[in-house]
Amino acid sequence: MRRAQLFHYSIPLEAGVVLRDSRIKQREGLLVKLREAGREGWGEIAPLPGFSQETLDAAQREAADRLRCWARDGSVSESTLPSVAFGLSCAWAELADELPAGAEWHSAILCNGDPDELLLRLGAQPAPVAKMKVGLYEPVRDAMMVNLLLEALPQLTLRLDANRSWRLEKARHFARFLNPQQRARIAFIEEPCRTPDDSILFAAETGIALGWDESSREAEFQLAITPHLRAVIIKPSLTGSLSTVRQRITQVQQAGLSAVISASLESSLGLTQLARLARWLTPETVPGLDTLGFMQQQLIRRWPGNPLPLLSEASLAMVWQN
Ligand code: OSB
Ligand code: MG
Repeated sequence: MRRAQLFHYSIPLEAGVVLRDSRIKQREGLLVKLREAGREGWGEIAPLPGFSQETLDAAQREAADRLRCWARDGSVSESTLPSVAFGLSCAWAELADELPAGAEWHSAILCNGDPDELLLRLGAQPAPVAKMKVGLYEPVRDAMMVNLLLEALPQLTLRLDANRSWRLEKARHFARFLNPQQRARIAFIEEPCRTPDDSILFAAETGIALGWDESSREAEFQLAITPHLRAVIIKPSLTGSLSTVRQRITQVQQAGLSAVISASLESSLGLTQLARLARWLTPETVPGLDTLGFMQQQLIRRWPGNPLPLLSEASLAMVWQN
Protein backbone atom coordinates (compact mmCIF):
# COMPACT_ATOMS: atom_id res chain seq x y z
CA MET A 1 0.00 0.00 0.00
CA ARG A 2 1.42 3.37 -1.04
CA ARG A 3 -0.07 6.43 0.62
CA ALA A 4 0.60 10.05 -0.24
CA GLN A 5 -0.63 13.30 1.28
CA LEU A 6 -0.08 16.95 0.43
CA PHE A 7 -0.31 19.65 3.10
CA HIS A 8 -0.53 23.37 2.45
CA TYR A 9 1.37 25.77 4.69
CA SER A 10 1.48 29.52 5.05
CA ILE A 11 4.16 30.92 7.34
CA PRO A 12 4.12 34.58 8.42
CA LEU A 13 7.38 36.33 7.56
CA GLU A 14 9.14 39.05 9.47
CA ALA A 15 8.16 42.50 8.19
CA GLY A 16 10.10 43.60 5.17
CA VAL A 17 11.22 40.47 3.35
CA VAL A 18 11.77 41.78 -0.15
CA LEU A 19 11.98 39.37 -3.08
CA ARG A 20 12.69 40.91 -6.47
CA ASP A 21 11.05 44.30 -5.83
CA SER A 22 8.01 42.95 -3.99
CA ARG A 23 7.51 42.64 -0.29
CA ILE A 24 6.07 39.32 0.79
CA LYS A 25 4.24 38.75 4.07
CA GLN A 26 3.67 34.99 3.92
CA ARG A 27 5.69 32.11 2.60
CA GLU A 28 3.34 29.54 1.12
CA GLY A 29 4.13 26.04 -0.01
CA LEU A 30 3.31 22.36 0.19
CA LEU A 31 4.67 19.50 2.21
CA VAL A 32 4.42 15.99 0.87
CA LYS A 33 4.25 12.94 3.12
CA LEU A 34 4.65 9.43 1.73
CA ARG A 35 4.14 6.10 3.47
CA GLU A 36 5.03 2.66 2.25
CA ALA A 37 5.81 -0.58 4.06
CA GLY A 38 5.97 1.09 7.46
CA ARG A 39 8.38 3.78 6.25
CA GLU A 40 7.79 7.50 5.89
CA GLY A 41 9.27 10.16 3.64
CA TRP A 42 8.75 13.92 3.58
CA GLY A 43 9.52 16.62 1.05
CA GLU A 44 8.76 20.29 0.43
CA ILE A 45 7.34 21.80 -2.76
CA ALA A 46 7.57 25.57 -2.54
CA PRO A 47 7.83 27.58 -5.76
CA LEU A 48 9.36 30.95 -4.93
CA PRO A 49 7.37 33.92 -6.30
CA GLY A 50 9.54 36.05 -8.55
CA PHE A 51 12.02 33.19 -9.08
CA SER A 52 10.06 30.05 -9.98
CA GLN A 53 8.19 29.85 -13.28
CA GLU A 54 5.48 27.63 -11.81
CA THR A 55 2.71 28.87 -9.51
CA LEU A 56 1.80 27.05 -6.31
CA ASP A 57 -1.53 25.97 -7.86
CA ALA A 58 0.22 24.45 -10.86
CA ALA A 59 2.73 22.75 -8.57
CA GLN A 60 -0.07 21.26 -6.48
CA ARG A 61 -1.91 19.88 -9.52
CA GLU A 62 1.29 18.43 -10.93
CA ALA A 63 2.33 16.90 -7.60
CA ALA A 64 -1.09 15.25 -7.16
CA ASP A 65 -0.84 13.80 -10.71
CA ARG A 66 2.60 12.36 -10.09
CA LEU A 67 1.64 10.96 -6.70
CA ARG A 68 -1.42 9.25 -8.16
CA CYS A 69 0.85 7.48 -10.68
CA TRP A 70 3.36 6.60 -7.97
CA ALA A 71 0.67 5.10 -5.73
CA ARG A 72 -0.59 3.02 -8.66
CA ASP A 73 2.67 1.97 -10.34
CA GLY A 74 5.37 2.47 -7.73
CA SER A 75 7.42 4.66 -10.04
CA VAL A 76 6.91 7.75 -12.15
CA SER A 77 8.98 10.02 -14.41
CA GLU A 78 10.39 13.29 -13.08
CA SER A 79 8.29 16.43 -13.18
CA THR A 80 9.55 19.26 -15.37
CA LEU A 81 8.52 21.74 -12.64
CA PRO A 82 11.67 22.15 -10.52
CA SER A 83 9.94 22.67 -7.17
CA VAL A 84 7.79 19.56 -7.69
CA ALA A 85 10.69 17.44 -8.93
CA PHE A 86 12.80 18.48 -5.95
CA GLY A 87 10.16 17.98 -3.25
CA LEU A 88 8.96 14.60 -4.54
CA SER A 89 12.50 13.31 -5.04
CA CYS A 90 13.40 14.20 -1.43
CA ALA A 91 10.34 12.35 -0.13
CA TRP A 92 11.17 9.30 -2.27
CA ALA A 93 14.80 9.43 -1.16
CA GLU A 94 13.72 9.40 2.48
CA LEU A 95 11.42 6.44 1.83
CA ALA A 96 14.28 4.55 0.20
CA ASP A 97 16.70 5.65 2.94
CA GLU A 98 18.88 7.35 0.32
CA LEU A 99 19.14 10.79 1.90
CA PRO A 100 21.85 10.58 4.58
CA ALA A 101 20.82 11.89 8.00
CA GLY A 102 23.99 13.86 8.81
CA ALA A 103 23.64 17.58 8.17
CA GLU A 104 25.80 20.68 7.82
CA TRP A 105 24.35 23.15 10.31
CA HIS A 106 26.84 25.95 9.62
CA SER A 107 25.74 28.45 7.00
CA ALA A 108 26.97 31.68 5.53
CA ILE A 109 25.40 34.11 8.00
CA LEU A 110 23.21 36.74 6.37
CA CYS A 111 24.14 40.29 7.29
CA ASN A 112 20.83 41.82 8.18
CA GLY A 113 19.08 42.87 11.34
CA ASP A 114 20.87 43.92 14.50
CA PRO A 115 24.62 44.55 13.89
CA ASP A 116 25.58 43.68 17.49
CA GLU A 117 23.87 40.32 17.21
CA LEU A 118 25.52 39.74 13.83
CA LEU A 119 28.99 40.38 15.27
CA LEU A 120 28.24 38.00 18.15
CA ARG A 121 27.06 35.23 15.83
CA LEU A 122 30.05 35.64 13.53
CA GLY A 123 32.51 35.96 16.40
CA ALA A 124 31.26 32.64 17.80
CA GLN A 125 32.31 30.69 14.68
CA PRO A 126 35.87 29.39 14.24
CA ALA A 127 36.03 30.27 10.53
CA PRO A 128 33.11 32.63 10.04
CA VAL A 129 31.54 33.14 6.63
CA ALA A 130 29.03 35.93 6.09
CA LYS A 131 26.86 36.92 3.15
CA MET A 132 25.93 40.53 2.48
CA LYS A 133 23.38 41.80 -0.02
CA VAL A 134 24.69 44.76 -1.97
CA GLY A 135 23.16 46.94 -4.68
CA LEU A 136 20.14 48.04 -2.66
CA TYR A 137 21.76 51.29 -1.51
CA GLU A 138 24.45 53.58 -2.88
CA PRO A 139 27.60 51.72 -3.96
CA VAL A 140 29.74 53.86 -1.63
CA ARG A 141 27.62 52.88 1.35
CA ASP A 142 27.82 49.21 0.38
CA ALA A 143 31.60 49.39 0.05
CA MET A 144 31.92 51.10 3.44
CA MET A 145 29.85 48.35 5.08
CA VAL A 146 32.07 45.71 3.49
CA ASN A 147 35.22 47.50 4.68
CA LEU A 148 33.86 47.91 8.21
CA LEU A 149 32.85 44.29 8.57
CA LEU A 150 36.13 42.93 7.23
CA GLU A 151 38.05 45.27 9.53
CA ALA A 152 36.00 44.34 12.59
CA LEU A 153 36.46 40.58 12.10
CA PRO A 154 39.93 39.63 10.84
CA GLN A 155 38.96 35.93 10.47
CA LEU A 156 35.89 36.67 8.38
CA THR A 157 35.36 35.53 4.80
CA LEU A 158 32.67 37.52 3.04
CA ARG A 159 30.33 36.59 0.22
CA LEU A 160 28.46 39.36 -1.57
CA ASP A 161 25.29 39.18 -3.63
CA ALA A 162 24.18 42.03 -5.90
CA ASN A 163 21.33 40.13 -7.57
CA ARG A 164 22.18 41.84 -10.89
CA SER A 165 21.48 45.31 -9.54
CA TRP A 166 24.36 47.29 -10.99
CA ARG A 167 25.20 48.75 -14.33
CA LEU A 168 28.90 48.27 -14.96
CA GLU A 169 29.68 51.87 -13.99
CA LYS A 170 28.03 51.50 -10.58
CA ALA A 171 29.79 48.21 -9.95
CA ARG A 172 33.12 49.91 -10.70
CA HIS A 173 32.18 52.69 -8.33
CA PHE A 174 31.60 50.11 -5.58
CA ALA A 175 34.94 48.43 -6.24
CA ARG A 176 36.83 51.76 -6.11
CA PHE A 177 35.71 52.30 -2.51
CA LEU A 178 36.72 48.86 -1.27
CA ASN A 179 39.82 48.65 0.87
CA PRO A 180 42.35 47.10 -1.58
CA GLN A 181 44.08 45.00 1.08
CA GLN A 182 40.83 43.25 1.91
CA ARG A 183 39.57 42.38 -1.55
CA ALA A 184 40.96 38.87 -1.37
CA ARG A 185 38.76 38.19 1.66
CA ILE A 186 35.70 38.57 -0.54
CA ALA A 187 35.17 34.92 -1.45
CA PHE A 188 33.00 35.95 -4.38
CA ILE A 189 30.31 38.35 -5.47
CA GLU A 190 27.14 36.82 -6.93
CA GLU A 191 25.82 38.48 -10.08
CA PRO A 192 27.23 41.99 -9.68
CA CYS A 193 25.88 43.35 -12.98
CA ARG A 194 22.68 43.35 -14.98
CA THR A 195 24.20 41.13 -17.64
CA PRO A 196 26.57 38.17 -17.27
CA ASP A 197 28.95 39.78 -19.79
CA ASP A 198 29.28 42.90 -17.65
CA SER A 199 29.78 40.75 -14.55
CA ILE A 200 32.63 38.93 -16.30
CA LEU A 201 34.16 42.26 -17.32
CA PHE A 202 33.81 43.58 -13.76
CA ALA A 203 35.56 40.52 -12.32
CA ALA A 204 38.35 40.80 -14.88
CA GLU A 205 38.89 44.50 -14.16
CA THR A 206 38.78 44.28 -10.39
CA GLY A 207 40.08 40.78 -9.68
CA ILE A 208 37.09 40.19 -7.39
CA ALA A 209 35.95 36.57 -7.67
CA LEU A 210 32.58 35.91 -9.26
CA GLY A 211 29.66 33.62 -8.43
CA TRP A 212 26.76 32.69 -10.72
CA ASP A 213 23.30 32.35 -9.24
CA GLU A 214 20.49 33.63 -11.53
CA SER A 215 22.66 33.09 -14.63
CA SER A 216 23.19 29.42 -13.87
CA ARG A 217 19.46 28.77 -14.18
CA GLU A 218 19.00 30.40 -17.56
CA ALA A 219 18.28 28.06 -20.44
CA GLU A 220 21.32 29.13 -22.45
CA PHE A 221 23.75 28.89 -19.53
CA GLN A 222 26.99 27.05 -20.24
CA LEU A 223 29.52 26.54 -17.51
CA ALA A 224 32.31 28.33 -19.35
CA ILE A 225 35.54 28.65 -17.43
CA THR A 226 35.85 32.34 -16.99
CA PRO A 227 38.85 33.81 -15.20
CA HIS A 228 37.87 34.79 -11.63
CA LEU A 229 34.77 32.57 -11.66
CA ARG A 230 34.81 30.80 -8.30
CA ALA A 231 31.34 29.56 -7.38
CA VAL A 232 27.99 28.48 -8.69
CA ILE A 233 25.01 28.83 -6.37
CA ILE A 234 22.63 25.90 -6.53
CA LYS A 235 19.09 26.41 -5.26
CA PRO A 236 17.54 22.94 -5.43
CA SER A 237 13.91 24.16 -5.31
CA LEU A 238 14.62 26.16 -8.47
CA THR A 239 16.72 23.43 -10.09
CA GLY A 240 14.89 20.11 -10.03
CA SER A 241 15.11 16.57 -8.70
CA LEU A 242 17.85 15.33 -6.42
CA SER A 243 19.48 13.60 -9.36
CA THR A 244 19.43 16.82 -11.43
CA VAL A 245 20.88 18.68 -8.44
CA ARG A 246 23.61 16.06 -8.02
CA GLN A 247 24.52 16.27 -11.70
CA ARG A 248 24.80 20.07 -11.48
CA ILE A 249 26.96 19.86 -8.39
CA THR A 250 29.28 17.30 -9.97
CA GLN A 251 29.62 19.39 -13.11
CA VAL A 252 30.51 22.49 -11.07
CA GLN A 253 32.98 20.62 -8.87
CA GLN A 254 34.65 18.97 -11.86
CA ALA A 255 35.23 22.42 -13.29
CA GLY A 256 37.20 23.22 -10.12
CA LEU A 257 34.54 25.59 -8.78
CA SER A 258 32.60 25.66 -5.50
CA ALA A 259 29.02 24.46 -5.67
CA VAL A 260 27.12 26.36 -2.97
CA ILE A 261 23.81 24.82 -1.91
CA SER A 262 21.45 27.62 -1.08
CA ALA A 263 17.93 28.16 0.20
CA SER A 264 14.90 29.48 -1.63
CA LEU A 265 13.14 30.45 1.60
CA GLU A 266 11.98 26.92 2.40
CA SER A 267 10.39 26.07 5.76
CA SER A 268 12.51 24.37 8.42
CA LEU A 269 11.52 21.00 6.92
CA GLY A 270 13.02 21.80 3.52
CA LEU A 271 15.94 23.68 5.09
CA THR A 272 16.99 20.71 7.20
CA GLN A 273 16.93 18.56 4.06
CA LEU A 274 19.12 21.12 2.29
CA ALA A 275 21.52 20.96 5.24
CA ARG A 276 21.67 17.17 4.76
CA LEU A 277 22.30 17.62 1.03
CA ALA A 278 25.10 20.06 1.82
CA ARG A 279 26.84 17.64 4.18
CA TRP A 280 26.44 14.81 1.67
CA LEU A 281 27.23 16.49 -1.65
CA THR A 282 29.28 19.62 -0.86
CA PRO A 283 31.13 18.79 2.37
CA GLU A 284 33.92 21.28 1.60
CA THR A 285 31.64 24.26 1.08
CA VAL A 286 29.62 26.30 3.56
CA PRO A 287 26.01 26.40 2.30
CA GLY A 288 23.70 29.43 2.21
CA LEU A 289 20.84 28.37 4.44
CA ASP A 290 20.52 31.22 6.92
CA THR A 291 16.94 32.14 6.03
CA LEU A 292 14.91 30.78 8.95
CA GLY A 293 15.33 34.13 10.68
CA PHE A 294 12.83 35.62 8.22
CA MET A 295 10.13 33.26 9.45
CA GLN A 296 7.97 33.14 12.54
CA GLN A 297 7.41 29.37 12.67
CA GLN A 298 9.09 26.05 11.96
CA LEU A 299 7.32 23.09 10.38
CA ILE A 300 7.49 19.39 11.39
CA ARG A 301 11.26 19.34 11.90
CA ARG A 302 13.29 21.71 13.99
CA TRP A 303 16.50 23.46 12.94
CA PRO A 304 18.84 22.64 15.87
CA GLY A 305 18.88 25.37 18.49
CA ASN A 306 16.29 27.52 16.73
CA PRO A 307 13.73 28.80 19.26
CA LEU A 308 10.85 29.49 16.82
CA PRO A 309 7.63 27.57 17.57
CA LEU A 310 7.25 24.26 15.75
CA LEU A 311 4.01 23.39 13.94
CA SER A 312 3.12 19.70 13.78
CA GLU A 313 1.35 17.79 11.04
CA ALA A 314 -1.97 18.12 12.89
CA SER A 315 -1.92 21.90 12.51
CA LEU A 316 -1.40 21.82 8.72
CA ALA A 317 -4.23 21.78 6.18
CA MET A 318 -4.29 18.57 4.17
CA VAL A 319 -5.18 19.47 0.58
CA TRP A 320 -4.88 16.13 -1.18
CA GLN A 321 -4.44 12.43 -0.46
CA ASN A 322 -4.79 9.21 -2.42
O1 OSB B 1 19.55 36.09 -4.01
O2 OSB B 1 20.58 34.34 -3.42
C1 OSB B 1 19.57 35.02 -3.43
C2 OSB B 1 17.04 33.43 -1.04
C3 OSB B 1 15.89 33.49 -1.79
C4 OSB B 1 15.94 34.08 -3.03
C5 OSB B 1 17.13 34.58 -3.54
C6 OSB B 1 18.30 34.52 -2.80
C7 OSB B 1 18.25 33.93 -1.52
C8 OSB B 1 19.42 33.81 -0.66
C9 OSB B 1 19.53 32.58 0.21
O3 OSB B 1 20.25 34.68 -0.62
C10 OSB B 1 20.62 32.60 1.20
C11 OSB B 1 22.00 32.38 0.65
O4 OSB B 1 22.18 32.12 -0.55
O5 OSB B 1 22.93 32.46 1.47
MG1 MG C 1 21.90 35.11 -5.06
